[in-house]
Order: sequence, then structure tokens, then C-alpha cells
Amino acid sequence: MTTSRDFQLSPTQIDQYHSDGYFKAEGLFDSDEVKELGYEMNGIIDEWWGEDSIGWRGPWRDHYLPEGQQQETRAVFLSNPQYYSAAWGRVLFHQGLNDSVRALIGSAVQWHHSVLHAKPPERGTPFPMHQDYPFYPHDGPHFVDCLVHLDDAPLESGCLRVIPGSHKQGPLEHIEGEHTRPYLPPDLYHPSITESLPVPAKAGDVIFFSYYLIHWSEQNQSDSWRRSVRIGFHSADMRPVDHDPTTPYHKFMIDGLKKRGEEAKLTYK
Ligand SMILES: O=C(O)CCC(=O)C(=O)O
Repeated sequence: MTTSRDFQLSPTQIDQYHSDGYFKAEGLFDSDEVKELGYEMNGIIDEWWGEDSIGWRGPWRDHYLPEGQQQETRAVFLSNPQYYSAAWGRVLFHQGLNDSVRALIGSAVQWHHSVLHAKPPERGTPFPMHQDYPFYPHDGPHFVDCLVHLDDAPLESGCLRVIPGSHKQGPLEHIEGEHTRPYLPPDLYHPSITESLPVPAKAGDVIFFSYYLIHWSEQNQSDSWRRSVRIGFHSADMRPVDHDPTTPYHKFMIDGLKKRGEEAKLTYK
């Protein structure tokens, strides 16, 4: 029997990741795993470790939401669920997820972040067109974001939308600053002028996408929650762009062996 733990990407899926910048792996987490992870995530939110907010802030809201509704959206965000739940810790080493990431970016893989984006029913926040690169710029292209779906995400739930092939442009200039989360200038990139593709998903599906891929999403207008957790992994020889190469940069290795390069050793002195 094939289980989600020995899930293997097909050559077509790997090709799609390289040519389009994304692909969806259906049922990578089986229904028991989704149930456990969803239950633990709700427990974490109920303990109120999560942050309840309107969603990403910034002037992009004027371009994406009708007048009067710009500050009316809701979201629950939470970073690093593995700090609160062992099941979420095990996800980092989930065999199907690790095998997939290795097939996309190579055999030495370092975990970078895990973050919950939960969109409540009816007014769950939209996200503007953006790449993930400006949120955590690194010195190479081999950075993959994995969007693990805990709920079904049909069109009306504000599912992920992507611009296939846009990752080939590399890092683009975003509007950034203290007042906003990074977003692409709406006169150049906006749903009204830029074609994009919705990627509806089911609970247990994972969308893999390059951190250079342009993506966005609409409001959740359904009557159900849309919870997903984005987990970022990169090739272990990459570093944050402003990182001093002679100082250690350690996070969990989830696959393979990290080479030392110029990096300083941790010492016991
Ligand atoms: O899941 C969504 O609705 C969008 C998430 C997103 O833009 C991101 O994780 O960078």
C-alpha cells in the first residue's frame, strides 16, 4: 500500500515546478494526518498563541478591497506551530514532504520557517500580488515554499492564485517599508491587469512554489475556515542576503549533510 509517507513526485510534477514555478501534490498528507494536525492547530489557536489581525497591512488594501471594507478583513497568523505542538514538529520531517523537497532543490535541505495563515469565514483577508523573496531574501534560487492545506480551499475560500512562469524573472522590486508588508506595485501587477491562475486545493494537498513565484489570493467569502501552513525550505548552501558568511547560520537540517564552507564552527569555549 502506498501511504503519504512514501509519496514520490512524478517527473512531470518536477518539470512543472521548474517550468511554471509551482505544482500541487494531491493528498500528500492523508486524512488521519490532516485530522491530527488540524486538531492540534485548533488547540494552539484556542490557547491563543495565534495573532488575530486584519491580515497584512499596507496601502495595497485600497487596490484590492472595496471602499469601506479595506480594514474589515480578519486573519489568524501564527509562526512556528512546532513550538506548541509535537505533531507540528514531526511535520518538518514528514517523509513525503522531505522526499518532495529533495526532488526539487537537492539533497542537503535546511528548514527556514513555518507559518499558519488562517482565513476566517466570510471576510478572511486577501493577500496582494507579491513574491515571498522580499520577506526572507536569500542568496540563491533554491528556496521552496510548501503550502500545506488543513481545509479544502475552493475558489470562493480565497485559494492561492499564481502567475505561472513568473519565478523566472528572479527577485522583483516591491513596495516596502515600515508602513506595509511587501507587495508589487499595483500599476504593474494587479488582478485587473495581470492574468493569474487559481489553484484550488483539498485538505491534505500541498502546493510547492518557488519564493520567486508571483502569487496572491482573494478574500475568503465562503462559510468555512481556510487554514494553511506555509513551510519554507532551502538548499543548505544558501544564506540570508545580509548574513556575515563567517558566522554560523543554523536551523534544522531536514535532509542530507550540510557542508561547512566558510562558516564558523560552534565551539564550546
Ligand atoms: O494562502 C494564501 O491565501 C496566500 C498566502 C501567501 O501569499 C503566502 O503565504 O505568501
